[in-house]
Amino acid sequence: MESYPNLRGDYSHMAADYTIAQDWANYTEKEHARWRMLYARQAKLLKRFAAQEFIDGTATLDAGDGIPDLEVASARLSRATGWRLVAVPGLIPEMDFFAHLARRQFPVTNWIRKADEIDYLVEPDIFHDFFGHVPLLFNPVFADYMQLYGEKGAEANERGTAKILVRLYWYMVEFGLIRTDNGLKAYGAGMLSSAAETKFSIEDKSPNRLRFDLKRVMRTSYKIDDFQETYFVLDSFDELFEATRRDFAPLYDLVQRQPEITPDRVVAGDRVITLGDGSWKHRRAAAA
Ligand code: HBI
Ligand code: FE
Repeated sequence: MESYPNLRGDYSHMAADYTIAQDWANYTEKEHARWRMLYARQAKLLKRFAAQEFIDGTATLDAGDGIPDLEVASARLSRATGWRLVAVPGLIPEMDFFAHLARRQFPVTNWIRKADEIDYLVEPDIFHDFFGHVPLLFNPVFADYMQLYGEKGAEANERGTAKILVRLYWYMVEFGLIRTDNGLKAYGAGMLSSAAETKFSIEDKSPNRLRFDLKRVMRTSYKIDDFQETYFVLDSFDELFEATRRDFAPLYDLVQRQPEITPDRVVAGDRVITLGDGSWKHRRAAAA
């Protein structure tokens, strides 16, 4: 297993595909209460900041009363789009993760963050995975996109371009924005499972917001421990699906021949929706 820095989940008894039993009965009342608090805080923000497709999926899941039983949610989800949820101990190797997506299975971490990690934690917990990722799997186009994305994993691994493919996930699954008749809305799991980044991604003057372009996203690096400096904006989920249907081989060749673009930059050819002033890093430094 590739070395993830100090993994906190229990990886001692999992299946070959990294799945485990969720053991829903083992969650404590304190953990359910923590889930309800996180859920209530995020649910309040959805109407103003989230894409309607995300709001609809959240309503169907109706998981506000406590940590969800993945079997129950899976039954509802598979009726809608044929996706199922599987429990895992936490982060799993990229290739195994891609393989689950290619089989329309979404890996959901079985543990919930501690009380002192409410606002930020490094590894995805069940709140990030379930609240952030599962609602959009009820949307047929996004559900097909996520499987198509997973299918690209094997080729990327053979070509040694998984790092490029992961950028597409980072920017368009974790931190994607979408243009709607009511303005920009968030749909990415990374922002919608974080109160601060949900607001930041839509309202803050600091980040750049650029129109989605597949090659541009593939060229753009990212940092995992702070708000994004650039968000990419879709016109529709169809746009993302159509872009991902393409053969990525020529794109990988192109991207590997060009210099990486750091997340703070805007370059020639970018279709800028809002140009950021980059003030977040100064504000953060001042607050430290
Ligand atoms: N493992 N459980 C889990 N959840 C993820 O979201 C995840 C992962 N392993 C790798 C990974 N994500 C990223 O590299 C994706 O961008 C592929
Ligand atoms: Fe995630």
